[in-house]
Amino acid sequence: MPAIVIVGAQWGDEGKGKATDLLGSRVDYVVKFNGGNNAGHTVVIGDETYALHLLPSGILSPGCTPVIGNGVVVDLAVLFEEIDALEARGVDTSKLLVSANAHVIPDYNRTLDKVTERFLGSRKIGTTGRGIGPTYADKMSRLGVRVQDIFDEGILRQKVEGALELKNQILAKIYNRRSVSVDETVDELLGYADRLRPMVADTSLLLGEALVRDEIVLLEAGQATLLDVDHGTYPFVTSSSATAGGACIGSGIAPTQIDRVIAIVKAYATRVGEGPFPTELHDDDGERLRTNGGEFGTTTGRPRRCGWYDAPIARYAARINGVTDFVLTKLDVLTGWDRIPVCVAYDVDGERVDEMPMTQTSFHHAKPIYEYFDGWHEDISGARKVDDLPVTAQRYIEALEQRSGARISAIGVGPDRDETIVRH
Ligand code: 2SA
Ligand code: GDP
Ligand code: MG
Repeated sequence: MPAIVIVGAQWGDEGKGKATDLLGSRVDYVVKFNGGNNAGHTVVIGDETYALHLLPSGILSPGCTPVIGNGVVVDLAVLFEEIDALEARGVDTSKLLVSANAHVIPDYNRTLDKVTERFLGSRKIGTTGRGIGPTYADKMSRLGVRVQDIFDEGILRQKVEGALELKNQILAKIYNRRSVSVDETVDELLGYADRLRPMVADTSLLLGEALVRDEIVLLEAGQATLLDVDHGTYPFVTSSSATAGGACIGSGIAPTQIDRVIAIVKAYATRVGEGPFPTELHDDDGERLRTNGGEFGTTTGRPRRCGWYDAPIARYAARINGVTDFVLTKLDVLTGWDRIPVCVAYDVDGERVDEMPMTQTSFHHAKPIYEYFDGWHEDISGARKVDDLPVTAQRYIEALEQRSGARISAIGVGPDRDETIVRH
C-alpha cells in the first residue's frame, strides 16, 4: 500500500505543514526524512496556531504515528523543548518515534555554523544557524554522532573525541574561539539518554512492516526542491536531500513503494537567505506580498524575499520529484491586484530559455519573461469549490496548471485547515 511524498516545489515555506496536517487524519505514519530544526511549519487549527520545527506535522493528528527518520539531524534540546511545549497545550506526543540512525547536532556544530557564516561575510549562505550544514558534513565525513551512540558511552566518547580533534583545531586556529571539551559534549548528550530511549526504534523496519500491512505512510520534506543540496541553487541550498528521492534515503523505504508525490507550490514565490531568485520584487508589490502573506521566517523571523510565480521552476520541480499533484497555496494573498504577472521563461543574456538553465551562472543572469493575467478583488477565503472563485482566479489556476507540468489537486485560500478547495 502506498507511500506518499510531500515536497516543496520552490524555496520552502509553501505551506507543507498545512498540507501534511490535512492529510494526517487519513494516514498511519508521518515521517520527516531530511533537515532538522531549520524547518518551520505553521499549522493553524481553529484558534490555535502551532509552529513546528523538528517534529513532523503529523504530531497534531491523533491517529497517526510521527516518525523522525534516519535522514534527519536532531538537536536533542530542541526535540524535548518542542515535545514539552506541545504537551503543555494538550497535544499527545507519546507515539513519536526517532530513528536510531538519525544524527544528532552537537553544540559545537551550532557554533561552527554561526562563525562560518560570519567568516564568509558577503559570501554567506544565510543559514538558520542551527548547525545543520556542519552536522551533515560530519555525517558524510564519517565524523558524525548518531542517536544510537548515546546509549553506548564508550562509543560516544570515542566519536566525540575524534570529531573534536578536528573541530577544535578549526575553532581555535581559524575562528579564534575557545576549544570545546570532550566531557562537556559527552555529558550533555548522555543527559538525554533516559528520556530518549523509549522513542528510539528501527524506523525503517517499522515502516516497511506497516507498508506490508497496507498502512499509509506520508513522507514529509523539510525545505524544498531549489534548496536541495544536489538539485537546488548550489551553494545557496540546505545540506540535505529535500526532493522526493531523498524520501527513500532519509526513511529507509524503497522507491517502488512510493506511488504519489505531492508538491506544494505557492501562488507566488518566496525565498529566505541568499541566492538567485529571478522573479524577486524590490518594489511596493514585493512589500505587499510580504505583508499580505505574512512572509516572515517561522524559525528565525527573517523577512522572506517575495516575487511572482515562476513556471519554469514549477516544471523543474515536477520533473525532479515526479510530481503527481500540485497543491497551490496562498491564492488568497493575490487578491487585490488588477493584473498578475507569471514568469513563463527566462531571458538569459539575450536568449530565451524555457527550462531551468544548466548552470548557476546562467540562472544568476536569468531575467523573467512575464505573461499577465487579470486579477480579482473579491475575498476568496470562503471559497470551498473552484466554482466559488471569481472567473479570473479560475483562469489564473488554469494558466499555472498548463505551464507547470502537473495537475493542481487542491488550492489554499487561507491558513486554516478548512480554508482549502479540493479539486481532484
Ligand atoms: P540551513 O540552516 O543550513 O538549512 O540554511 C541553508 C539555506 O536553506 C534555507 N532554509 C530555509 N528556507 C526557507 N524556510 C526554512 N525554514 C524556516 C521557515 C526558515 C526561517 O520555515 O521559515 O525561519 O528563517 C529554511 N530552512 C533553511 C536558508 O534560508 C538558507 O538559504
Ligand atoms: P512550510 O515550511 O512549507 O510548512 O510553510 P510555513 O509554515 O513556513 O509557511 C507557510 C505559511 O502560510 C504558514 O504561516 C501557513 O499558516 C500559511 N498558509 C498555508 N496555506 C495558506 C493559504 O492557503 N493561505 C494563506 N493566507 N496562508 C496559508
Ligand atoms: Mg517553513
